Amino acid sequence: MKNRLVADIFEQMAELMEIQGESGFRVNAYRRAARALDSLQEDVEVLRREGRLTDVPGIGESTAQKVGEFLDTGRVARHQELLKKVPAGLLELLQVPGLGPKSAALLYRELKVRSVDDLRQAIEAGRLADLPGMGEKKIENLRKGLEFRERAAGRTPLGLADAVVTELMAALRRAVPKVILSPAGSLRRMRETVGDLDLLAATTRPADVLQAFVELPQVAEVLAHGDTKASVRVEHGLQVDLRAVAPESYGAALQYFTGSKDHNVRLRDRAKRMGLKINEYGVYRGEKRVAGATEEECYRALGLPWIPPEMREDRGEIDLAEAGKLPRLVELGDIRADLHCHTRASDGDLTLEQLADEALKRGYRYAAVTDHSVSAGYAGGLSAERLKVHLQAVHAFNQKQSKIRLLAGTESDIRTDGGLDYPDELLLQLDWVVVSIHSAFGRDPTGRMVKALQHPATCMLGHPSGRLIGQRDAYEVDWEALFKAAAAAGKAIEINAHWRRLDLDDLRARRARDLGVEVAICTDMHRADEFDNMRFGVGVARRAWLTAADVLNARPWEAFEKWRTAMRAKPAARRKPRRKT
Ligand code: DGT
Ligand code: CA
Ligand code: CA
Ligand code: ZN
Repeated sequence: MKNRLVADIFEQMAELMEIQGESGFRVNAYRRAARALDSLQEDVEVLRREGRLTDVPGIGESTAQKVGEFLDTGRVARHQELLKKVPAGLLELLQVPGLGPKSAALLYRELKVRSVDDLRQAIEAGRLADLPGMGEKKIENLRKGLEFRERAAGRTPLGLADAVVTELMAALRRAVPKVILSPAGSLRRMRETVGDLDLLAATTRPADVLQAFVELPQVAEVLAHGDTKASVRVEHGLQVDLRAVAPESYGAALQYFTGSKDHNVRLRDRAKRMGLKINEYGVYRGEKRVAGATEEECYRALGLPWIPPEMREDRGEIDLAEAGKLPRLVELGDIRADLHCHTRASDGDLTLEQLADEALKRGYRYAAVTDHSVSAGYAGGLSAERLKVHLQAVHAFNQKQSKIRLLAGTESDIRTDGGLDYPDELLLQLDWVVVSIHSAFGRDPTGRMVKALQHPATCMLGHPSGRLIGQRDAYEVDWEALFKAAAAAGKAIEINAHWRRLDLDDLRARRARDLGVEVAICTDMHRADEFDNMRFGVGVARRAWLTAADVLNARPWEAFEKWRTAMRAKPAARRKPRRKT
C-alpha cells in the first residue's frame, strides 16, 4: 500500500508551508490530510479508483486531486514548488528531534540557519539565546537532538525503507515483466535501520532493466547510470542502488551484496584456504566457475549450508554452520498470536470483532487485548469501571465463537514508584497484563520495571527500552538485572515489532533468551495494518538467533495456556537458564 508514502508527502508539504510562514489554517488542512491518509483502513489506490477518496473525513477535492497526481506520476507539483522555495538543509533540520517547523522558520529568518551544520554553529556561538521563546532548556534539548541525529546519521528506519523497496520492486516488475528481483544489503539482513537500499536484478538484458529503473516515476534524481549498476535518489531522500547481473551469477551477487561486509570477509578467507575464489560473479577454482546461480550452491561450494541473511553479521555464524549447528530460526508462519493489541476502547481503531478478524486473517489462534490504563490519559486509558465492562465484553466474545481466543488484558503504565494502575484484585482477574513505562523515563527505569515484573498479576514487559528509532534514545537500563529479574519471576519480555521501536534489539533479545527469559514478539498494534509489522519483530528475533521454541507466542494455544496458568499460579517460580548458543 502507498498510504504511508502519500501521507508523508502531505506531512512534508505542511512542514514546508509552515517554514514559509503560510497561514495556520492552510497548514492544518495539509496536516489533517496527512493524518487521514496515514490512518486509512483501506488501500488509497482502491479508494481512488472507486472515487471514494473524498468520502474520507479530512480529504477534500484538492487533496484528492493531489493524491491522484502522486499515484499517477510519483510526484505532486505543489510539493515540488514548495521544495524549490525552501533550502534543502531546512528540511533536514526538521529531522532534529525537538525542532519543529516554527522554530526552523524562526532560525532561518533571524539567524540565517539553513542546515544542520549552521544550527550546530549557532548553538556553539550562543546565538540562539537572543531569540524569542528560546529558553536554556530548549537550547539544551536541541543540542541533545543534534547529537542523536548525528548518531543516527542519515539512516532510515527499516519499516520506511521496506515500504519504499516494495513499491519500487512492484513498479520495476510492471515495467520489465520477467525480471527477477531481490532486495540485498542491510534491508535483507533486517537491520533496524538502513543506510542505502541495495536491489539486485537477474536478467539477460541489463541495459533495459537499468533504463526502466532510472525512468521510474518514484525516482527524484539519477546519481549514476552505467552498464551494470544505477544509483538513484527517491522522493524520501533515500539512495537506491540497483545492480543487474546475469542469471548464472545471481546467487553469487545476492550473497555478495547482502553482506554484511564482515561476513563476506570471513567467507573470502575461507574460500582462499580452500583454494577457491569468491566474488560477485561466482565461486571459482582457477578460471572455472563452480557455483554462482544460487546462494545455496555458493555456500555449498565452500562446504557450508545456506546461512539465513539475518545471521550474516560475523557473530560466529560461519563456525556454527560448519559444525552443522545452525538453528532453525523462527519464521513469520510460526507466530500463532499477538499478545499486545489495542482496540477502540482506548486509542486503537478496531472493535473486538474486527481485531479478532484481522488476527484470524494472519493465521493466529489467540490474541491479547491490552488497552491502555488509567495513567495513560492521553491515550484514552480505561478507568477501572470501563476496564471491567471491557473484560466482560471479551469474555462474552469468547463464549459466542471458537475460532480464536481473546485474552482479556491491559497494558498498565508502570508508575513512577514501580506500581501498576488498577487494584490488584482487578489485575488478577485479567488473563494478560502487559506492563510498560510511558513517562518519567529518567526516574529509575530499571528499578521500576523490575518491581513491576515482580507484581503477581504481571505477565509481560512491553517495549522495554522506550526508544523510538531516529527520534528518542533508549532510557538507561541495567539489562542484566532486568533479565535476571524477569527470569526469576518467570515473566515474559516483548520484542516490540513496530519498526519505530524494535526493542528488545537483536543482541539483547539473544541475551534475554540465554538467561532464560521468555521472549514474545508483539506488534502493539493500534490499526489493522500494524499487525503486519510482526515480520519486523520476527526479523529481530532471527537476528537474535531465536528458534520457534524460544518464542512464547509461537506456541500452540494449549502450551501457551499451560505456561500462562503456571506463571500466574506461582509468580515467583524460578526457572533455569536455558542452553547457551
Ligand atoms: P547500510 O547500507 O549501511 O545499511 O549497510 P549495507 O550492509 O547494506 O552496506 P552497503 O550498502 O555499503 O553494501 C551492501 C553490501 O555489499 C554489503 O553488506 C556487503 C557488500 N559490500 C560492499 N562493499 C564491500 C566491500 O568492500 N567488500 C565486500 N566483501 N563486500 C562489500
Ligand atoms: Ca545498503
Ligand atoms: Ca549500497
Ligand atoms: Zn501498547
